Amino acid sequence: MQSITLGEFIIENQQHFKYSTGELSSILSSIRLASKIVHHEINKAGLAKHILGAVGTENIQGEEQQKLDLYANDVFIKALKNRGIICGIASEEDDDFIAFDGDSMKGNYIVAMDPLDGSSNIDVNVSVGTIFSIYRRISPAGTPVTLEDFLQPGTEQVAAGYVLYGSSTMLIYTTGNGTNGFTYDSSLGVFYLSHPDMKTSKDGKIFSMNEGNYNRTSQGLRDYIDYTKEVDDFSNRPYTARYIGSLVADFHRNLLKGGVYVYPSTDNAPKGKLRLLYECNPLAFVIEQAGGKATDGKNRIMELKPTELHQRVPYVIGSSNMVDKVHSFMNK
Ligand code: AHM
Ligand code: MG
Repeated sequence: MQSITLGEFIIENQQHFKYSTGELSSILSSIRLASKIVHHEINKAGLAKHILGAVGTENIQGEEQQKLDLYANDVFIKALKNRGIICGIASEEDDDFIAFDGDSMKGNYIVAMDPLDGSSNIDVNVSVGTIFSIYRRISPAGTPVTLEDFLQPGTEQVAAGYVLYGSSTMLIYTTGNGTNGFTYDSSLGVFYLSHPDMKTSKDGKIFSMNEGNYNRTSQGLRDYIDYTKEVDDFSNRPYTARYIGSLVADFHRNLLKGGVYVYPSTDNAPKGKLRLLYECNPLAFVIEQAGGKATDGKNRIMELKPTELHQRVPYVIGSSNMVDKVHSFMNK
């Protein structure tokens, strides 16, 4: 079988881009490069902490150890800035967006990202991920990027995806022409197309939620959770409960196997926990392109008009019939 690399795939698919200037390909190549660097650092995480010294201390070479989420943030920002195509970045790690100056101001694109989501899982050797979302700017090229460039609805995304640093590292992305997955061969330093044109099943059996929040959620959602546990052969219940607490890993499993992930609004967090710009919208684009759905419990996630950079939203994402079922309970 002939293996297609991510680099080849990006170039071959450039023809489908709305603006086939090569700029978007170049951004995707930067993300590919940064994810390889982060992959190698994550694989040393246990070593770094227990053998070479804890974070915040100096390692054996006298270098300061950096927290991995900040490290990933730096790596992605540098890789994206280098090509002069991005005029600004919004990151979960930075309070405000970063506006690039000089030649980068001429860039036509912005990126919103969570450089290392679920990073509290690193200490316990559990999968984490990078999530990214790419837009065309709406302000004129050559001027400083503005907040409005970042507050576009998810329907305006030109590409989005994630990198899962798991038992193997994978990069999954869409440019609105299907969802494709690539697996990293670390011995060769190459991502290969391993999951072409991914499709998630309409029905599934996996339910993913932090059920510790049961008593803090709405009665409708509690009824749904009870429903997932009932025994009914006809509707394949009880469902299987799976929750890693690492969004990318939970999402990826459900994408492949069929399931629904819910992070609802709770008494103490009425808007939920997850961030619209760099967690919810990109995964919504990926799941829609794979035949699934993503909502805030009522509305399509990608149609929400963001009002702030770090806006949180309740989140229901996965197999379309399962998302519909959650809605029927939440909105009755
Ligand atoms: P983070 O961006 O601070 O890492 O938080 C996001 C993470 C997601 O990866 C995960 O799905 C969720 O938080 C888990 O939250 P909880 O521990 O409340 O279940
Ligand atoms: Mg996050």
